[in-house]
Amino acid sequence: EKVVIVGQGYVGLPVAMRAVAVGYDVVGVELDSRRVSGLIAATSYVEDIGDADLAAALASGRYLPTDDYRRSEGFAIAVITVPTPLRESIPDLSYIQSAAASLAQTLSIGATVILESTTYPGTTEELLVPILEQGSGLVAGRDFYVGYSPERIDPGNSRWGFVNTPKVVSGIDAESLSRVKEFYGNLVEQLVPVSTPKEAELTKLLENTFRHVNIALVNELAIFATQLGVNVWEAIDAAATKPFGFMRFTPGPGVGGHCLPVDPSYLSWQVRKMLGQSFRFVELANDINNHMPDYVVQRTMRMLNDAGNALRGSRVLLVGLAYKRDTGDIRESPSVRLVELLQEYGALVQAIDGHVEAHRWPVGVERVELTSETLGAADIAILVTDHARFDFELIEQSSTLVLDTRNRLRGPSVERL
Ligand code: SAJ
Repeated sequence: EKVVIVGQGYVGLPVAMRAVAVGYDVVGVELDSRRVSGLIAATSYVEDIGDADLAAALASGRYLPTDDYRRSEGFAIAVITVPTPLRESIPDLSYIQSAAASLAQTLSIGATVILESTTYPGTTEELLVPILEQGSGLVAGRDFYVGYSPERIDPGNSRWGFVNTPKVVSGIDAESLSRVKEFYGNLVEQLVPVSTPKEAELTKLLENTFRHVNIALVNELAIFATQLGVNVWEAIDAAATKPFGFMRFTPGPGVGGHCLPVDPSYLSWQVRKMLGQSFRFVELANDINNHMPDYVVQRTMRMLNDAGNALRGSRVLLVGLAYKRDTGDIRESPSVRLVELLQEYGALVQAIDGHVEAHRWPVGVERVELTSETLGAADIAILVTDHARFDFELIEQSSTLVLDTRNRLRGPSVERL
């Protein structure tokens, strides 16, 4: 059976690879031609998919990366895994709309279309279905089937991968659900059926909003604990020994990535737009998490001030720029806001991050290496991202002053959030 996966990013590529492995004929539609040539050359750009995995899929003759939707002709199953970003805090579903319109051209009777992209409840039935019906002249439920199944990919997680992470599944009707279950039942170990796509869409948003809100909680707690002279990090680790009913989250310089800063806002946008009310937990969490870079700068100013230096003219060294450890992703990273603020205050900003590619490097920031010279030459260092490759002892010993936003450092010149 032919399966089309629209979008070959960190969500779509693992689905494609797994579908090939279990015997499907897979067409991976990817509009970024650089990515397509990478796939054809078996050069992976997705953390959990190795070049060898790609080579094996290509060698099977059952994997075709392409930017041409016409290759999806006659698909039995199509899975849409395209981005759903925010544009000025408003959900941008244009990628879903264009993927659906393109698939409608090759949609045939008996086919199933599944949406995986994170979006607000109602998108599958109210946006995806009409586009598929109008573009094909077919009737959903009667001629073709539609479902929703959120992704739970956690890049770099060696314990929970695509196959062993339970998969929430749904369909617009009983027959659609059974076809969605049949497909994913061949790919993963455990399915979690829910009654309609709306519940499945909400499940994903709940998972990420829960995470976002709890990070905001420990961030706000960190601000007050420091003023109270209490070590919040110790309290968090001690609380984490409670074997039931507690989940460990840690403070940080802000919440980055393209999921957590985005997904909860799909919910708060929907509640405001469709109900005229405010989803206060989400809006409060956004306020607190977005405030963390400003708080880091305030703490930096105070530390420099205590050492007799103004922020203006001081050399500030950011150790790490990526939004989380061991990735090079700087999208929505708190460091972007940090750099803006520090430069606004007239600081001379340098940074170290071997994971971040040159073309993503922030403007006006001098790129330096992690050496005792660069650490000693800076008036203050800020540990922004705790990449495993960093020599934390060197940072402790060589820094004049250091603000540790990840609780990885010890020593007299160290302050932490
Ligand atoms: N962060 C904290 N404190 C924490 C956890 C995270 O400050 O306790 C920060 C991180 O530094 C980072 C941001 O939040 O800047 C997001 O971190 P993340 O670990 O949530 O990483 P993401 O956004 O790449 O992926 C999350 C993952 N959710 C998890 O349960 C780990 C991933 O599984 C989801 O699939 C993804 O969101 C998504 O698709 O929504």
